[in-house]
Amino acid sequence: MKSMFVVIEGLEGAGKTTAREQVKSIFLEFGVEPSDIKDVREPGGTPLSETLRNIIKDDRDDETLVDVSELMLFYVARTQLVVNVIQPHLRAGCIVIGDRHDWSTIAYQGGGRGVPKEKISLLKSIAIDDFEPDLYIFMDVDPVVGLERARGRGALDRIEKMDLSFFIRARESFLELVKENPRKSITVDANGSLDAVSSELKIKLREFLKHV
Ligand code: T5A
Repeated sequence: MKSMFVVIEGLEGAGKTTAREQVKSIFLEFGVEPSDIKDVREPGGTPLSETLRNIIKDDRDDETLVDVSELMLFYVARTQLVVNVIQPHLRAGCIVIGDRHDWSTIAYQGGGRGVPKEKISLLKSIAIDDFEPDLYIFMDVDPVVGLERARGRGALDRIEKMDLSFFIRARESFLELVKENPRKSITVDANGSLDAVSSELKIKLREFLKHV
């Protein structure tokens, strides 16, 4: 199988981290060696990007993080990850599995915060040109269900503390992206039990990979 960059997207508590193991298991089924699979997460995945992750998530009370600054921080972290980790692994023939990528920016900073799409596109082209994943797996969870799961996991970070309407707008943006990219995306109903979600994901991913 040729190298691929597969990204798992969705709201908090959608089960992206959990889905990653299922995605991996399907690639193994298709004959990919475990050593040829690379996991990454965003923001993060390089020493510098992990430092930026802490800045982004930190709910500090001495200064507000301006929306456009937040957007740029995500893109600095992403550029470091793409150029220093993702692209070299793709060139080496690996399957790269990402926990979030550019759809999160369009959904959260665009849909959620209201930063115009044109600004996001401009920044993306400056940062990583036309680099894009080969497949997006959208784990579609009701924001109320997802936030409840995230709360159950522990203290909420700066973004997780946003109100429900923020996540409703972010979900709408994700759904628009799915509509605009039918050939490059799979949507999984992430509201059900872990078993139900995992089985739908596996069926849909197998089907996609059969035609790659
Ligand atoms: N962000 C990120 C932006 O605003 N713009 C961007 O460009 C990018 C890249 C990242 C934050 O940054 C924002 C989005 C985020 O707010 P993060 O900690 O990486 O922060 O946040 P998440 O990726 O959302 O991590 P979560 O852990 O909240 O979500 P997951 O990975 O989707 O959920 P997961 O798998 O850890 O599951 C959460 C809990 O729910 C349970 C799990 O066991 C776990 O306890 N669960 C289920 N329980 C019942 N049934 C199911 N089907 C379940 N699925 C999971």
